[in-house]
Amino acid sequence: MKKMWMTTACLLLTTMVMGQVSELSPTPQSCVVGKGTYPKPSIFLFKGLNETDTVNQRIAKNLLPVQEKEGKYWKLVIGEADDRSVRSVRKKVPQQSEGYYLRVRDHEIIIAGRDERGTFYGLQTLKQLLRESTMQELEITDYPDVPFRGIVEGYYGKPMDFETHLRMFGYYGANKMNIYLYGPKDDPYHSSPHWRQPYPEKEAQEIREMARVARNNGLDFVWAIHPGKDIHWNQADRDSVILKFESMYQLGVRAFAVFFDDISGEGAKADKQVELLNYINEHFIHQKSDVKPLIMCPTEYNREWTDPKNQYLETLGSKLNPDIAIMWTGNSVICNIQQEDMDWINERIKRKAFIWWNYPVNDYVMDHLLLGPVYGNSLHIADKMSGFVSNPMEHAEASKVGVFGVADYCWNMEAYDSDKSWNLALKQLMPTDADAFKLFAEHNADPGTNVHHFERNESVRIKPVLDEFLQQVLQQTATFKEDEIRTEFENIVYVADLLMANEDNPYLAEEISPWYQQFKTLGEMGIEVMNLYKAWQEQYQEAFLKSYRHLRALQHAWYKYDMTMNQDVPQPGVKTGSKVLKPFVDKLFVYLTDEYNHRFQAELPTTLNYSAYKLESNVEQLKNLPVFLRNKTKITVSPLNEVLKWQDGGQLTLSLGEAVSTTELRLDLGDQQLDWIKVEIQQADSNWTEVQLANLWESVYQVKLEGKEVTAFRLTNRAGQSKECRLKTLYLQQAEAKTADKK
Ligand code: LOG
Repeated sequence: MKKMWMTTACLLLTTMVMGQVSELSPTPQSCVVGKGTYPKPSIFLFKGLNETDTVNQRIAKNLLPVQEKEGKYWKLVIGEADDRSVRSVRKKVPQQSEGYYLRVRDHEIIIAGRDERGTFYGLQTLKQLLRESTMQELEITDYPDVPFRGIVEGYYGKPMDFETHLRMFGYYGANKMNIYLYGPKDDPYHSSPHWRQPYPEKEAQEIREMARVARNNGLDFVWAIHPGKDIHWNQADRDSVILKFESMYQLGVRAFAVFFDDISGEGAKADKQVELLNYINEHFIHQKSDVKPLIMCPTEYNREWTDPKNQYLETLGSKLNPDIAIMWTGNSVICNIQQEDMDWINERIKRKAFIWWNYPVNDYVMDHLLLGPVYGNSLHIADKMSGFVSNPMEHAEASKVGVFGVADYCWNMEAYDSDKSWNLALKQLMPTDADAFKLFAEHNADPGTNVHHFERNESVRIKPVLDEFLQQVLQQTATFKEDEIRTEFENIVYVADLLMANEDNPYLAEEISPWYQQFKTLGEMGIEVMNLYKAWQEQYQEAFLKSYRHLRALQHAWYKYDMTMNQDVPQPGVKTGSKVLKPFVDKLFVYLTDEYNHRFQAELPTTLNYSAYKLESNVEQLKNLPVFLRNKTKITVSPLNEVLKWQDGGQLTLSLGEAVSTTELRLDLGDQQLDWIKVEIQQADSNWTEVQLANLWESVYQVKLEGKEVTAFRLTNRAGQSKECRLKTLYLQQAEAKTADKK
């Protein structure tokens, strides 16, 4: 109760007295603002710094030039709760670990941490206060709600590069996160094939430096291993894990994790995993006095994938040493987490779950950006979890939008305000064009249709207006708010130009500028579709045709961009506004053109979907997979990251929309024995014919098609039982378009 009163008081006073304190993030637990306001201090004399506390010393020294000078100066006193320097406020320091007390009075600032990290966080808060032009009298009593808060770099795709890691550690630490787990799926020394080998020299030195910089930013650098794809449950491989951990320890790593996600078969057995983990715990973790408790990610890491007959989680719960943390993504791979979800898992694993939140990761929808607010998780689950880490996008800089929200949420959950946090994140990322960036982020939040059925609100402000307008058009009643809609699209074009020219954040520009360009095209389409509507209303045929042609050209530009940019990823292309804006433009275009055709007996095409491919499947994990043309010749079904459960008789059918001359079908299900898959093709006569799969190497199979004109193919599981596999490759190779040889 007291905490709530204090927080409210802080908000009231801060909004009334001065704006800037309400911009502190993460939101402090308690902040009481006094009456005094002072010009920003220019000179600090600090005392009380423990000589061994070098990180905090360095930060304090860097805050402002420190000079000892006669006359009026600001005094900065910092220290840990038991230090003599801060004894006058000892009783005010919160008991919680990583907590701190910060007081600003006339020409005196005191920071007293419960521990070194508490002091570090006090300094981070002071840094934020010093961004303003004045100093306010205040008292902050602060501590985190969730013990471990941070990032798990656990996605498929390009791992962050070395410099990016160092830059991100600064950001995570400044937002009071305290843990970073290194586990990029595509680092071959983290997972198969090389998890047993030490890193090559260059990578090893980079990890050494990363661990050091992480530590200087208040982060536990956790190095994770992912051995489950090919581990043998014997002493040799137990030793392999320990030896690898030892080599990482030599590089300065002091925290470790073992990930068993996205594997099947032998490696997925709970009792074997437990045996290995308890062994490592006893023979490595506990042997070192300075190593943090072990963390593991289970194979059944979300409720949807639990199979009660395996008793997988129950085995972990009862047999895994209680000091080993168990990660958990929630009811499914990507979802929001509620109180009862936490109770469900905690009861089974007999400890507080360590949440691995798969947001804002986009490794399943690489053509989309996830820049919306962080929302949806219960605000009352802080005491039901041991940690909460966010899996980011491959775009580290753009992921800061989500990371900022996660840091705020984990620190002070009940006070978390997702919109407020989001606005602040955007403003900090692009200070000179914050409104422009906000408009862009508003329309780039949802992942689009995806295998995980994960959704985010998008275009929230304008959606009701668009819905209402479209309904009026379809019902042919009077329309309102056209101007508002037109203005929205005009703003998009304007903002896209600003964003493309903005120089605040070159890293951000490098990551996401293709989306700015596509956003501009979308804005132009929106303006033109409103012109189309106007011409239609005024029955002005010439103007209608003019707009129509322009729209066709813009649709083409959009398509071409989507087919040429960001291609080297599992879901290639560049999509923007795909939940609300693009469907609005498309629907209106199709409706008006149909009406026009009807009225004038014209035949203007309305086809929007340039892709004629249609995938159908009764296998849950397959039915929403994107299909696209790679390198202009490979009709490709996007690979799937996780283990694929393919039920007996389950089918996948891909129709091509027309007869296509093909040379081969390529299939890799990660299984060297593919006799359980039946492949059939359909040709112009529309009968299904079975074709033979031939093994090329390892798990790669091929059907030779030798120029056959194919209209569709389908794959069926005929094993007589459900199969677990991985969809690594599936494409149909088109015959190269023959160039006319005139010689
Ligand atoms: C993977 C992860 C991936 C994420 C989102 C976990 C524990 N593992 O489906 O590497 O980034 O989902 O696609 C996962 O989430 N598998």
